[in-house]
Amino acid sequence: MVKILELHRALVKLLVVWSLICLVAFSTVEARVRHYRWNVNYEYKSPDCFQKLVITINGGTPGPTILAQQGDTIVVELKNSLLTENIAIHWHGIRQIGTPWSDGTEGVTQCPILPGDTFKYKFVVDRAGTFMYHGHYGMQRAAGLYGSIIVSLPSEASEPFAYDYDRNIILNDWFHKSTYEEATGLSSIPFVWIGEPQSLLINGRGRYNCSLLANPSLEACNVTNPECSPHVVTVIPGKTYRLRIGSLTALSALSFQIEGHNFTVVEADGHYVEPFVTKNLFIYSGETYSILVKANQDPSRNYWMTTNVVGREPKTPTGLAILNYYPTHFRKSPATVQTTGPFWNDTAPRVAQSLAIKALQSSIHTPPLTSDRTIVLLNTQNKIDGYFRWSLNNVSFSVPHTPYLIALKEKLNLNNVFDQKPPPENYDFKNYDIYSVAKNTNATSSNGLYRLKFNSTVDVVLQNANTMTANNSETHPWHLHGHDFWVLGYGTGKFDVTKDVAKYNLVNPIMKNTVPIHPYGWTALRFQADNPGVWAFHCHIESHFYMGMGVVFESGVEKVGKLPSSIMGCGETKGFHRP
Ligand SMILES: *[C@@H]1O[C@H](CO)[C@@H](O)[C@H](O)[C@H]1NC(C)=O
Ligand SMILES: *[C@@H]1O[C@H](CO)[C@@H](O)[C@H](O)[C@H]1NC(C)=O
Ligand SMILES: *[C@@H]1O[C@H](CO)[C@@H](O)[C@H](O)[C@H]1NC(C)=O
Ligand SMILES: *[C@@H]1O[C@H](CO)[C@@H](O)[C@H](O)[C@H]1NC(C)=O
Ligand SMILES: *[C@@H]1O[C@H](CO)[C@@H](O)[C@H](O)[C@H]1NC(C)=O
Ligand SMILES: *[C@@H]1O[C@H](CO)[C@@H](O)[C@H](O)[C@H]1NC(C)=O
Ligand SMILES: *[C@@H]1O[C@H](CO)[C@@H](O)[C@H](O)[C@H]1NC(C)=O
Ligand SMILES: *[C@@H]1O[C@H](CO)[C@@H](O)[C@H](O)[C@H]1NC(C)=O
Ligand SMILES: [Cu+2]
Repeated sequence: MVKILELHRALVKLLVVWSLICLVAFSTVEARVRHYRWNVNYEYKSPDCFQKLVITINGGTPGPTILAQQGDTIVVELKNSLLTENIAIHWHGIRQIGTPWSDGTEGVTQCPILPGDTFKYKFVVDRAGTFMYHGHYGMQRAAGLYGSIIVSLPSEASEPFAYDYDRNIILNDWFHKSTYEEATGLSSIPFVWIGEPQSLLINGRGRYNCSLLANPSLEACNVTNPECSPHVVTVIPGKTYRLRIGSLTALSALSFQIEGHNFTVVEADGHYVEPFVTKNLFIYSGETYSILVKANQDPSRNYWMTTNVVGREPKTPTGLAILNYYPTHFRKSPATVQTTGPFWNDTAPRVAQSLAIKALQSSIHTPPLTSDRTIVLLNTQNKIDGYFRWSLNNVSFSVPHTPYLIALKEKLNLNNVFDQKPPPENYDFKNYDIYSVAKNTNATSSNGLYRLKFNSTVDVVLQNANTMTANNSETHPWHLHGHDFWVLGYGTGKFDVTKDVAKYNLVNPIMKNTVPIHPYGWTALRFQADNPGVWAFHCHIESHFYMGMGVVFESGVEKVGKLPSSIMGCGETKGFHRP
């Protein structure tokens, strides 16, 4: 009997060892191809109990989560079933090394996907981390076209922190008016602003108070609709949860907190953070974070997870989800009052959090110590022909009809495609008063781009200023396509070329793809222009980009491989036939 048991144990050991060998062998050899078929449609949905038309992927908003492992190839076959609208989808945080045509930025890297067409996006997820995807045509992101991309480490690697379970949470703000109404208002004289969002969504669920409608009986708004029941994260007491949190708000900067629980920030935009404990996380549109939460509170009750607007005077109720302690009464709303973050107009803790985010000691990629070129971008609100616009150094961006990538790579007649004069790299720094509305003179419109020497090191200093409203400066989250950048510093007031450059963090700066500039502040970043292609760099606020808050960088376009003909078909590319 004893012998049989021993034999059995030996066999089990052998099996375990064998399966480990198999796991390592197969996981290191095989990078998988993950195939997705998506159908994009308009449907009536009630994400915050108020029914409206939203853009869905395979019937849902947010769309399906892409789950992959580092090194995998993602293939998304996307059918545009919108009857009267083009589409493009951007894979936010994926650098698209070798596949710049799959970046999904309409007007920059591809022609839009026409109604009825099926388009194939194919790219490699070369780095583990928390990423997102979203529409990059018109304002489709704000209409519901978005979702998560979670890339895990190769099987033989392990994270530099421990947790038991992984959950993802995507935050958004939600407007009852359509994106068409918003866009039309933004480009009208007089300017019409849709106002603050009606609700905040956590994983596509929010709650609007239907009684606030002028005539509730005429609207489809029902607070008992299961589509708008709050998102629930169920936790087992004692376990540690990695919450991957992303924000794709159209407008709002957010604070996120979990009642009664502090948490540890460990990842930002796919890079490890030197861990720090906090009770609230500020998150700007386009950013992702991982936080570790230990389910170590009284398990006989549930807790609110909340998100609230910061940086603009909030007119939107706090967004709610439930942290549900297993096996407490499932989905039961906590009886407690929902807590929110610091005052909306208290900028100091937001700047403090930005400064606290440093690269994890054991995974620092140090930046080059000097740069080859510095581009300073003054962010202002201005008018052009009486229309409100956002501009950089007095120039407001407009998306060209023919995508730059195709025009430059295929050497089309560039004069017909975009302004050949590059936008300014600086502004009248010394004399410009960032606090004075009077300085916001008329701007000009351009779709010129910056051409960067391949593999050069580029610094960008984003300088914030006054809007056209007195004593008002907004937060702008800037997102770079195709690269991660080092965040060298943040400051308040006017950037000082000598003093502030000397204070740059070249020791342990975090790498990110999205970074805020705080009101009346500046942010400095550095990147290596080592990814051949044409890449947008823009404010991630949907309306701001629409109103010109962006620039475009080209580098090494001659090194880009053969472009797929599927990205062509618009503007100057129409008559183009590959030799
Ligand atoms: C909803 O709005 C109505 C009308 O203003 C108000 O009386 C009610 O208290 C609100 N309900 C909630 C849950 O906030
Ligand atoms: C609201 O939705 C619930 C559940 O779906 C349903 O039972 C109820 O009849 C609806 N109320 C109205 C006014 O439509
Ligand atoms: C969270 O941290 C604060 C300090 O910022 C501390 O006062 C509080 O007790 C902590 N809460 C828990 C549940 O650990
Ligand atoms: C912040 O806003 C509140 C009103 O929401 C106001 O009472 C307070 O004075 C403001 N604080 C600062 C520092 O401007
Ligand atoms: C700004 O543009 C408006 C409308 O086009 C025009 O009336 C005004 O003179 C311009 N102001 C300056 C300072 O050029
Ligand atoms: C913007 O352009 C106007 C003239 O069009 C000029 O007066 C102003 O100084 C410029 N502002 C900056 C910051 O360059
Ligand atoms: C870019 O330059 C760095 C040195 O600054 C070098 O290590 C790297 O190999 C270069 N990359 C490419 C793609 O040329
Ligand atoms: C703007 O702030 C300045 C100084 O803080 C103050 O003198 C001025 O009255 C404010 N203007 C408005 C329109 O609030
Ligand atoms: Cu902005």
